[in-house]
Amino acid sequence: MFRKERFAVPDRSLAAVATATTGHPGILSWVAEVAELTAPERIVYCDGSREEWDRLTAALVAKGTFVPLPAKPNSFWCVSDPDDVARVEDRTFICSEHEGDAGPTNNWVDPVDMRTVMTEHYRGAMAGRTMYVIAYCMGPLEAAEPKYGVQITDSEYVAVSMQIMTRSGAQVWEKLTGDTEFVKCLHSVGAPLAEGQPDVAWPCDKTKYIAHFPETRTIWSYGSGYGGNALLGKKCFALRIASVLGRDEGWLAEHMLILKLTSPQDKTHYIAAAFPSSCGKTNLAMLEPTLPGWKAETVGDDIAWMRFGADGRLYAVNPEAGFFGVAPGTGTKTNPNAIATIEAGNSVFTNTAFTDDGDVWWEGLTEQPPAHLIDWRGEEWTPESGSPAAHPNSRYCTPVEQCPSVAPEWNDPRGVPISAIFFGGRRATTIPLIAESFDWAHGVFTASVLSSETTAAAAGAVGVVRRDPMAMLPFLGYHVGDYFAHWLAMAEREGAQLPKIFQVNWFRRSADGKFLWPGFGDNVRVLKWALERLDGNAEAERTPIGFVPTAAALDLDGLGEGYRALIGAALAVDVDEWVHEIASIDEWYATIGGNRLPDALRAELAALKLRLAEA
Ligand code: GTP
Ligand code: SPV
Ligand code: MN
Repeated sequence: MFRKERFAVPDRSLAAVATATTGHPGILSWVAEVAELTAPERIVYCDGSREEWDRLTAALVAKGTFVPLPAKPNSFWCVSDPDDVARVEDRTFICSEHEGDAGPTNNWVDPVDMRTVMTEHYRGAMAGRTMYVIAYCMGPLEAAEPKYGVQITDSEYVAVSMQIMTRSGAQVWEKLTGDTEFVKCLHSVGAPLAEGQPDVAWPCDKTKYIAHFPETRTIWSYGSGYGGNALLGKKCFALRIASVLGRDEGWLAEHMLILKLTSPQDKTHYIAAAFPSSCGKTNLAMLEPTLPGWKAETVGDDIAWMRFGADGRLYAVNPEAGFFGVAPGTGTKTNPNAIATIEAGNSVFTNTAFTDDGDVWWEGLTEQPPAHLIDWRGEEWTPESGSPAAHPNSRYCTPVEQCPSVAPEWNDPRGVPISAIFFGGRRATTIPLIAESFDWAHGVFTASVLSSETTAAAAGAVGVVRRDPMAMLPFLGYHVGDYFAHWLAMAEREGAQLPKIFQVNWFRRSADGKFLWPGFGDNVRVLKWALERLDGNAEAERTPIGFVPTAAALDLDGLGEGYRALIGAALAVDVDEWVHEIASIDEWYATIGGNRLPDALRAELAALKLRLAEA
């Protein structure tokens, strides 16, 4: 039974402190072990209460990490260390026992070696700090098989953010009894404080490790306080570790939004869509359809866990409870639902700009920038400054429940049945606005060669085309070839009623660099065609890469003349571009390694080459 017992002194009987809070022997011994190693000043078991939120946010304000936003209720502005602004893929490791199981797309280090190295980093790392123990559940607490995590962290920022992003606190402690399994998530910002040493607003270390141990369902994160590096329920657990759980247990953990669409005829479909980081998931999840009579409701914006239901359909659950959304580009025109969600308050804004009247601002929030701001580096900014006021990966962190478009069933433990899956990326050329796959294996093939220009969501170069299979490249917990085999195997399940697979591209451009498609709310036009295809009610042209709508088959009523004129270019399947694409796909497949790339996908590639040659 959970008891409110906090701020215990650690150096006297750590185990006893833990006993006061949870009876789970695995948690007790692990907390004691970590406290022994990291030497925090005190241990706090988080209860997830409003009182705790107030205490933590007040502490963050007192030490200068948070600035309260008078313009929004219970909301805070925060800037990170300028070197801690995004996921660090080159410091992210899958430490499976065998190197081959991590595969060619992951950094691998032997788990024993990684533990040895990181243990030395963790030694004394929490000195002068509070160690928070956060129990959380990914997905509805009433799920048939709830998946729990416990995160230990020395960051108040992380503790506050986890309260928004997950179902956590007393309700979870109550369920974590006896021998309940949980994923061990250890996090330290790696900035111990000597006696009397003042803290900085954003503690972190230059050295960073984001390490995953798939066999022991353990995550060790060190040195970063930001986003997916530090909020371990998100990418680390819900994708990297969960993809391994899904492989072993016969389900899928995917980097997908979940959207409910209702037509003017009152027909409802749920769809899922995988786009790489900063390529439009949150925006599509909250879309405001521009077609009259269509209704879109949000189930999830980033991660979908999909399991077979008794009827053979895939049912998707959003494991999260908050949105950690890209701020730039989010405005009342592009995403009014996100704006309304954050206006309701209870939100944290990181690396946006700060206005003179105590609000946040970022590029795209308003057409005209304010005359004066404090930028994400904490410096004076004017429109003449010549640099973005908000970091391109600045984020809002806000509760799902505040979203006006949230679907009533978003918290349904059974999940929602998926009718169609969309894979998309940010491609200036080649990939048409939409194409429907011929069948499941062909759809898995198109997803396996999904590509996108890199974005600011990860540290490193921006705008470079890379293969990002299923939008999971940075989030796979095991070998990519085995992952493809797992996807293909979904079709072998008895009675499987699998969704149709489509590929989409909202980001194709004209020769002069302009988008060929308006995107955002107008994307419903593309989704409408796809849903009509499910019932066989829409015209399509069979191309070498799949079924593409004829221009007449897309509902363009009310679309501006400018974009109407571009629709042919947006839908085009250009054989020359595809020949170029094939060369890059060949290179990608060559990196996977012959014995683990499923034959079915090799056959799909050969068939595509043949179709292109005949086109
Ligand atoms: P992560 O949260 O990093 O996984 O990103 P995401 O996939 O949720 O992307 P998000 O919806 O936040 O969009 C990223 C950027 O793309 C934002 O600046 C959006 O304004 C922009 N964007 C989203 N949808 C569209 C679209 O349909 N067309 C265009 N042109 N831009 C879009
Ligand atoms: C992404 O990069 O896909 C994100 C942000 O959603 S983070 O939580 O940092 O992974
Ligand atoms: Mn997002």
